[in-house]
Amino acid sequence: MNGSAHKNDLAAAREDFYGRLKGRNISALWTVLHDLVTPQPRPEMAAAHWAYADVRRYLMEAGDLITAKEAERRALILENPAWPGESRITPTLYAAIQLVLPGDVAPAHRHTQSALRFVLEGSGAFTSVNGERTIMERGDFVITPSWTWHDHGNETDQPMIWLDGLDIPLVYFMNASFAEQGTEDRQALTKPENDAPARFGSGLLPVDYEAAAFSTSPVFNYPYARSRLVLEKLRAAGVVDPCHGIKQKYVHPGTGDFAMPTIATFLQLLPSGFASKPYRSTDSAVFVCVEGRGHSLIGDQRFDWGPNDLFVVPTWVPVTHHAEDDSVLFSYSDRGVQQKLGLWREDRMDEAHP
Ligand code: GTQ
Repeated sequence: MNGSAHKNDLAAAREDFYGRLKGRNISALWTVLHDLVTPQPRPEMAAAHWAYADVRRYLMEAGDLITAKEAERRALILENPAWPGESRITPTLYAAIQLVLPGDVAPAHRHTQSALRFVLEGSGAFTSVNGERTIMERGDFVITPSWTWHDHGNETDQPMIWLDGLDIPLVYFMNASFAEQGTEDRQALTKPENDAPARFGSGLLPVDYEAAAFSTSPVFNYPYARSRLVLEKLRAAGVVDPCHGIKQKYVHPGTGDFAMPTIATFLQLLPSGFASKPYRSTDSAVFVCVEGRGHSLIGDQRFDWGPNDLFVVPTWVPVTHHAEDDSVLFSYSDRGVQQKLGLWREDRMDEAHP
């Protein structure tokens, strides 16, 4: 038998072997190994950008088409272009823009997915969580912990629009979703308005308070006015990180960990004229411009942004940010999850590599 006949026999024997494995729920590792264990992250997701004016136009149209009560939540989902119909903006996280019109009642429900709200527009609408209402202003970061009753309403005369960030894809992946409808549209209020930010979010904690590991921050609402002031103070101190500008993370005051167990949240100031050094990390992140104007280079794509525009940065793709005016970006990612699992990596690309 010559060599090539032998090779053909072997190839045919292998194909036959793979065919017999199929249907027995068995497969050969060597046929898939290098797609499973890649030398670097191989992001399937795309970088993408949403202009607020565009999203807002569709959202207001949704306001004419469906009530908050009928929709349960009147929100438009921002989908990663690589995964149409999957309600994912990153592998693990979800993003949507929610509209709460004057008089709306988004009825009480609860689910195991955790949610963040980041307010884009409006002033004075509310969300209630665990028997407490918080009145929201633009730029406020508000948390709905896993399995807590929540309903939203708006007793002002202006629409309120916010970014919803949820861990829906992560919970879906783990098949750990539970949800319940409330018996009343509005839950009973058992605490004074804005009790939690005072009780937990002012550098003082109840004397016997002990936070459970991996718990969600009890602060409930991290008001923008306070966070913005912090960034301004830090700018005056003059320390600007070459990759991040002035970037702070929102934390749980009882643990020092991220404010939410599954979603890490950040606020950063990019001073006017600042151009960041290239940076990449394993946590793909959703960004929203709160103030200012500029652009980000994500891989070989350029995305210009202004107030309330959103963009998403994929895993391990180099990004730089360029601020034309003093700019503030809010962002969220699954960094906290990856860090706990020992998976998180970052690469400050301009610094010397060993
Ligand atoms: O406001 O409770 O965008 O349950 C998706 C699911 C918002 C909410 C979303 C939800 C909510």
